[in-house]
Amino acid sequence: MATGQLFSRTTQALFYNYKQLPIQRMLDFDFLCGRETPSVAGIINPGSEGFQKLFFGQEEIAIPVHGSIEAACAAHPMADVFINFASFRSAAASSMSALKQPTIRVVAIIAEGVPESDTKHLIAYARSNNKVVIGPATVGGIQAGAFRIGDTAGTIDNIIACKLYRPGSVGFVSKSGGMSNELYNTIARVTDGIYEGIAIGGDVFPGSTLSDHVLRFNNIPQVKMIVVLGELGGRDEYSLVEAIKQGKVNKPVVAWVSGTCARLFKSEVQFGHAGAKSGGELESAQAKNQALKDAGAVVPTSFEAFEASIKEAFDKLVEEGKIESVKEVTPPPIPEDLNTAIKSGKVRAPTHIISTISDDRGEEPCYAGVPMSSILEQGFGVGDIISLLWFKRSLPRYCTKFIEICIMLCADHGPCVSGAHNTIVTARAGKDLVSSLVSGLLTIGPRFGGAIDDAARYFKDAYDRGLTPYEFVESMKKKGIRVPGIGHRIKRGDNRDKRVELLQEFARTNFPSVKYMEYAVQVETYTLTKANNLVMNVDGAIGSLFLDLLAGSGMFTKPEIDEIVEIGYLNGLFVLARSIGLIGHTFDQKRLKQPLYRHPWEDVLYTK
Ligand code: Q5B
Repeated sequence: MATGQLFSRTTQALFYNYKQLPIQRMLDFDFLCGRETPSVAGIINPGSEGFQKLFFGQEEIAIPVHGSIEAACAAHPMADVFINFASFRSAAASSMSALKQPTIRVVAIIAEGVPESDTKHLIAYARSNNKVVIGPATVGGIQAGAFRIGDTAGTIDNIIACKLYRPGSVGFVSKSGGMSNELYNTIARVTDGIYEGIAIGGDVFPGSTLSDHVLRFNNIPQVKMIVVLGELGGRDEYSLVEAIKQGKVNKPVVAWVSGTCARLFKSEVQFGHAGAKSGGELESAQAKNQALKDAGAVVPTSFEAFEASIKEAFDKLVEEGKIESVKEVTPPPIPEDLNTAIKSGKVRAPTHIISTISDDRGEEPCYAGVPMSSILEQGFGVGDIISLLWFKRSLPRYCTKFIEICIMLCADHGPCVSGAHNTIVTARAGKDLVSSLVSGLLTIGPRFGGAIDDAARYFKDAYDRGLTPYEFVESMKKKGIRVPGIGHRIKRGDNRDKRVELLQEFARTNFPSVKYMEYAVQVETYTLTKANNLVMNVDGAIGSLFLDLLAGSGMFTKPEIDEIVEIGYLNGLFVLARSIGLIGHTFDQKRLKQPLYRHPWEDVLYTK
């Protein structure tokens, strides 16, 4: 393993797999330490490229995202640390790819459960190429005031409490990431703090060992003493024992091997880490603690006494004048995320959207406050759903049935009407479903299907003002306005629109009152005296009957009725219904493999 420093205040990493939180935590740490450049140079998200927005202090920055390790390394040749957040399934392959990149020097593998044989290959490759692997099964490591791997040291509050935003004099290495948090705290209480802390991970074969890091710390002038937290299982601690014995470590080492309680169990016990199991006597915490003590490390009598031993070793160094007092700095406050601040009730923020018809935040989505399960239990149909989402109330069954009849009767009217024609032409031009549908829908307007609202407006106004049909039609004529809901290209007085008859029949049987419809019928009677094509059309029938529904159901106040008519809800019925047919026409053309449509020249009058 390389000697000395792994990281500095300018170290940059490539982060494998987009994990927003740990990346943001690294950047927050950078800001806390007063780093000038973010420690994450790029993100590798296999198969996708672009940028990810994250915060560097209060400023939003865009971090490049690369689709491959090779592309990321080529784009960021100065980034020499590879932080691998891949799953245990792909961690080994991606780590090996990273190790093979000439620019990468350190690889940290976070995943637990990486196959041991794969890890052994990684270790062999890293050692023969003078590279460093931290992990697998690790939280990573931290160089105080300089560089943090992922989630190491936990929350920003903990990092501040442990003064990890500025360097101290203690090099610390442990197997456990969780326990390293504990020790960062302990060390901050009784010394001038951490210089660097590494969690090597709890696997049987760690990429780098306790002694690798101790020897490295020994070569870093700023590290004045070394704290080691080992654990039962494995023989890693013995290579440290040998190194101390051989005089390769000349800085004070305070060590504790946890797991002394294993002897209380009658049989072999597997603790949390894969490597932490009580094997033979040599692998016991007691034997390893004794060996470390015999070699010259300071070993307390228990974990509880660890803190006092660390303090004693540190105080001795101070007394000997080997430690200069650390210059204390006040870290800048990290701006809190808006969501966190809102959750904690510290701030309030105005919303950008107001919505009253549906809510998908709870256990199940609700339409106008009615949960999905209740909608199914009550046997609601499309009419009920429209009444909830458009009118925000449950209308009586005859009303929702009427809505459903409107939808059914207007679903299609053959291929020759404006909407279907457009859809067919669009589908034959090779366009997709949505384009074909929308091109048909765009024809819905005052002449085609979109006259329902105007029919309702004019019939209501004329009826409410007490105009006779004659006065109404003639006043419209004077204004040059065609009566909406009257007239059809095909239908005639002697070839009535069956849909109109069916709607009227239903309403006469089920509605408490059909006064608006009867008024529209009288208007039609008058217009038919003018021309045989001036029949009531489906728009006129729906417009007038919906006025009766609104006024007669007792479910709407007068201002609500005025608002519905004013806003214009009713064309929505035609839009919704005809979408069914237009979608059908799209499928039909595609199924029939119809070629590009070209209108015949013979059907065009070319004139000057
Ligand atoms: N005249 C529908 O016109 C159409 C008059 C009128 C007074 C009127 C026309 C109209 C109002 C809008 C309306 C919905 C454009 C129709 C629908 C869905 C559909 C479609 C489908 C489906 C037809 C001849 C003479 C002229 C005009 C006069 C015409 N309408 N006078 N009030 N309403 N209606 N739209 O046949 O003296 O000769 O100059 O605008 O309700 O879209 O199946 O196709 O389900 O898909 O082209 O049913 O009525 O008649 O323009 O040649 O007029 O009658 O002023 O008089 P036409 P034009 P004059 S339902």
